[in-house]
Amino acid sequence: MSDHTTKRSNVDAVIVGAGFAGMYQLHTLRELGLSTRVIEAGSDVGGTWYWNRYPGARCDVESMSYSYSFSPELEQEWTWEEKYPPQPEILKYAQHVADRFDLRRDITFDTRVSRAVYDEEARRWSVSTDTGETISARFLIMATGCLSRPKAPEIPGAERFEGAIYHTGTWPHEGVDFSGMRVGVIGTGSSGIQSIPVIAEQARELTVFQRTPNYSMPAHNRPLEEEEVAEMKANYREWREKQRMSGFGVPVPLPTQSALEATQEERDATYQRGWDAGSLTELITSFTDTLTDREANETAAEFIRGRIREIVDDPEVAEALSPRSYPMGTKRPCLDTNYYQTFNEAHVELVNLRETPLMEITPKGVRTSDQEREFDAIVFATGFDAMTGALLAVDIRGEGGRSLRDKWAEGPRTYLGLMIAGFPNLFTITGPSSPSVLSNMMVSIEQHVEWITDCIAHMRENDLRTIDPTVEAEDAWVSHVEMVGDATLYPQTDSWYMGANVPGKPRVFMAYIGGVGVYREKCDEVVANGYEGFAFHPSPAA
Ligand code: NA7
Repeated sequence: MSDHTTKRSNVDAVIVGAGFAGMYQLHTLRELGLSTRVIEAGSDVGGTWYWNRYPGARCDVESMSYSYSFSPELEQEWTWEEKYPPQPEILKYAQHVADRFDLRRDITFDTRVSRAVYDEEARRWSVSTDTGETISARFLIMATGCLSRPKAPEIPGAERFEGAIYHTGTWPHEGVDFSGMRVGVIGTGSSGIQSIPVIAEQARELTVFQRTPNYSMPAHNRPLEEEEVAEMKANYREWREKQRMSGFGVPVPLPTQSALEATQEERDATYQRGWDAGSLTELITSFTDTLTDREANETAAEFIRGRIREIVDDPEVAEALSPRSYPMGTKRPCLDTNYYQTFNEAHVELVNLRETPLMEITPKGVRTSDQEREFDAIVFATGFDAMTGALLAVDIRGEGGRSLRDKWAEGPRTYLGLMIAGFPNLFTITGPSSPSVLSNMMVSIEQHVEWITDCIAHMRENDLRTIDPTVEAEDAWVSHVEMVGDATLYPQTDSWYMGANVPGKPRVFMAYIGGVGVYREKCDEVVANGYEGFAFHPSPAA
């Protein structure tokens, strides 16, 4: 594929990553007439959906909402097959978009950006890759994704294991056949919860190592009916507008009642509706105080625990699978297909790591504090260094040679999650302190890409050379994000939203929970006020 790629070493913009963010950013910058190169570590487009090929991988936002809205023609010609799209279908969609808009000719695949240094004199970024290339660019746009740097469990011994080890986030392209094998899965986040039932269908014995149980509910996935697809296609514009102005990028009716004011029957009926609809957003936003009041939240948590007790035959296993240590929704909740049912199978064992912690991987298997279990294969479903991991994996140096790692030593600091003071002309698509992972990523990606593209067009029209936020605007935004977060239950939980899953990572709530619509209005207002909070530098006189 790289045969088609332009190899220019001096361009207007470098985009890092060819997932949905990088692809759309390339398309818009091309339309603006900018010379642009995309550098992508994978061998094809798709980002998250290129890497996460584990069995059962599926998006838990409905397919017709989890898709680009920028091209009505694309929207009409593509037809989703399932309510919740499986990874292969999303990847096919990404590949279709790449073909349709002829994107690959500007993408360099199998290449990682390792370093990016801002040259203050030239006011350009010097971008180095692991293939030894250096590209000079006026704009650097990080489209590196929020969950793209896989994290292994922090236990020794993986290199000694005689069987195969897989990470859900870097799954082999040829797939894995677990038939007849003894398999151990470590981790019960979304990746574990989606893959465990599918692996259980193949494996001779499956052992699930759970540190923290998650709140999960059935996706009730199904093929889409022709009529519902036609109806959505007829009303797509209106739906997209609702997505853009919603709380999570998924339009749901807004709650008006406190859970604590409702009767038990009213609450149960409401939660049952969300459960039956297979809608995470509906469950999280059932009542006005679900995400802000522990007691209110507990009513939703207990509803889910009740369903777990109904599904799981062994009361002890049901209890071990029941989350109690944190509020529902403050760790990313999951949608599943037969997750809890899987623990009724005789060949599936749940190991509660809170009682018997993981000690090491041995040549034969996994040793917990009480025993060693032997496996033919081990699956790490242990998540990612979320939100900042992929950005900090690149050695980024801004003004004065200051490194981003240094600037973010106490946690990420950005203005609007879009730009960083001291790092001119560097944009972060769905960066920390924007709604990002607390939203339908497609909606947030499109909003950021369009904001960035408009900003670059504005700079060109006004002969402006660089832009970056003022420290004051950045400080004020960071404080605002923290204040809005503190009004919710999120900061009370050890989650990857808080950086708590990576030892030594600063504990900061890294997403903006004010709502996708509110955030969009804020970004638009900043522009309407002459890019309030940003400082521009004019182009030097010719
Ligand atoms: P998650 O949600 O971060 O889940 C990772 C799981 O792995 C979680 O259950 C962790 O337990 C567990 N884990 C991580 N490290 C360890 C160690 N050292 N020992 C034992 N268990 C461990 O990642 P996913 O890939 O499932 O999902 C990421 C997102 O992708 C998801 O939320 C969706 O947005 C899509 P813990 O909870 O930390 O105790």
